[in-house]
Amino acid sequence: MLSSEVVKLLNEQINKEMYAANLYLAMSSWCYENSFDGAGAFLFAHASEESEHAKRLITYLNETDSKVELEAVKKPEQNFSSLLDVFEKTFAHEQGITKSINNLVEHMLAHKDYATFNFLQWYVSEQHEEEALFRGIVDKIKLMSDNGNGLYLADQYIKTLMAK
Ligand code: OFO
Repeated sequence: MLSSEVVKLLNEQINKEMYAANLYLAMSSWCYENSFDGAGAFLFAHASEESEHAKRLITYLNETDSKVELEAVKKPEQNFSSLLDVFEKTFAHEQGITKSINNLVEHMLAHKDYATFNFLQWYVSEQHEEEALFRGIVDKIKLMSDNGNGLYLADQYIKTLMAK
């Protein structure tokens, strides 16, 4: 049985994952509006991954007979200044999520909740991958933006990352 503190912390993480899903949907729409269809498709697909991250937590709470308490999700930012701005913000967001996951892991260890500690290892690996993914996109946009067709090429490149 999970402690009430762990249930509260995991519910808070669900809210963060749902916020990430909405943020990436908002970013996807901004990309489509600004003719970055590759990035739009990539972020639209990535929003679904974030929903899956939330569902995985919900399933864990259900499996442990714990209360799932869904809260209102705060409104995501909708306006961005450039494709680079979008992806710098995705990267910063993922860094924040990594901190949040690390805090959860530390809590589980400190309180000897080894089952939840083990469950969270999937998120530790996922955050490692996601930070690398978004950092790579930021780097590519910066690299490609230096020539006239660069943003178009960057958009096409981002689309190729969808299956990863
Ligand atoms: Fe992007 O990993 Fe969940 O939040």
